[in-house]
Amino acid sequence: FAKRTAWWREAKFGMFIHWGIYAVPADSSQGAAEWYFSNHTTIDPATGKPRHLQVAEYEKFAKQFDPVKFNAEQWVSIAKRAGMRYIVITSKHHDGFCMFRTRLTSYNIVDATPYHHDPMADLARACREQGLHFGFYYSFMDWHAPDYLPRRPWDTRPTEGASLERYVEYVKGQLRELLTQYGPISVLWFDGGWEHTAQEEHALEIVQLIRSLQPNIIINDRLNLPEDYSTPEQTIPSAPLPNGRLWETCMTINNTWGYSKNDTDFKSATQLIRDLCLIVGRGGNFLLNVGPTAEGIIPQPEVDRLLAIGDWLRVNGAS
Ligand code: FUL
Repeated sequence: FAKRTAWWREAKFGMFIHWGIYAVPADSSQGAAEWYFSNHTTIDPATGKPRHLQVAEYEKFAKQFDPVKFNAEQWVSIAKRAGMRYIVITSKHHDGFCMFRTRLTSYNIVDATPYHHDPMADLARACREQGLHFGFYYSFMDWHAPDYLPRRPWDTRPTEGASLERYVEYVKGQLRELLTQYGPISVLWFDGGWEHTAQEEHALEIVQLIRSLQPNIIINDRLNLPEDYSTPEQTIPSAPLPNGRLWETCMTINNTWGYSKNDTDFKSATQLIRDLCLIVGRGGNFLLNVGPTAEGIIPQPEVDRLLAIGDWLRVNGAS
């Protein structure tokens, strides 16, 4: 364990990237931008009542997602200049849209968008070339996959025939793709496990599969199993965790993870540097998020802050 996690404990500072088709509406007025599919309602003129977006309506954003300005080398070099030593990116968020090449659904960036290209391959390569570790965020909860259960209360698709067992096979198949298509993967950052329990066999089986494919990988605690480290969100523990338990605070730069046109409430570089110092002083890691646009750009106010942190680290001899 000590050997496998050495680079991560040493790294301290990483870039979290929430990137998906929610960057098309880019709207956090009704909740986090990456939760748009689940949060967004309009008033139905016929009934005067709130009406939920349905799967087929949300799917349309894929056709508008065309990140022609995406440049993996640039993203990685921004992280590097910020003093970050690893990157964790959303391969699939709760909306179920796959940001990687997968044979298991056509609901993915290669097949369902005009971009027709797998950005994960570019990022994995750019990280390797620039000496950063690369990892995937993967949401177990899935509001789109027909077999995922429980369904959202607002989803009007019939549930007959849906099978969580089959969904688990889908997840395993996708993890197999993620862990064999891109070379060494350093981190698996699960999310959205809270609708299921650790007693369910699938969690253990999934972790075993991951470790068989990438023996040195580091796995977080959000598949309901403790695994390698804890993930306080938007908070900083007041002291080191007991028994040397590893932890990583993940945090937004503004108030939302996915890109939002209407959230310009950015933390100051000073605030972020202070947070980084607190976290590192208490033995944790800091995974600071950026939310790139549907064109593939990391918003300039976010870049500015990252570069200011990097400058501070350099001036203080910490990178
Ligand atoms: C949460 C998710 O629901 C948010 O959308 C975000 O991904 C955050 C890091 O984890 O549980």
